[in-house]
Amino acid sequence: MPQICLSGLLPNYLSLKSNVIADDNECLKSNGGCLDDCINTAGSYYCACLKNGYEIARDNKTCIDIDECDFSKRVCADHLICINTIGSYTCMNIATGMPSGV
Ligand SMILES: [Ca+2]
Repeated sequence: MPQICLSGLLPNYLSLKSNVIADDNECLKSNGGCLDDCINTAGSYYCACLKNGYEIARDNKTCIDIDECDFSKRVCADHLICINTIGSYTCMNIATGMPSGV
């Protein structure tokens, strides 16, 4: 009887004696190497960040602060300056020097 397995996913599956392929939950082993959340998927896994204001780093394991003040994001109105903070950001009114709404 042939094994039931999706092509390309075999390396991350465990073969059982019954010829049924079972998913290997990588998150059960050292949290998959993730420093925050580990999401198991069929044949693979990925790391995620639970806290708002954080995103996964290039190493796909670590959570880093999102730079909301990156020019491409434009989270503050044009007349406000954006100040990036760890886990958040602030929009500052230039004229008053006070934090302002987004
Ligand atoms: Ca931030």
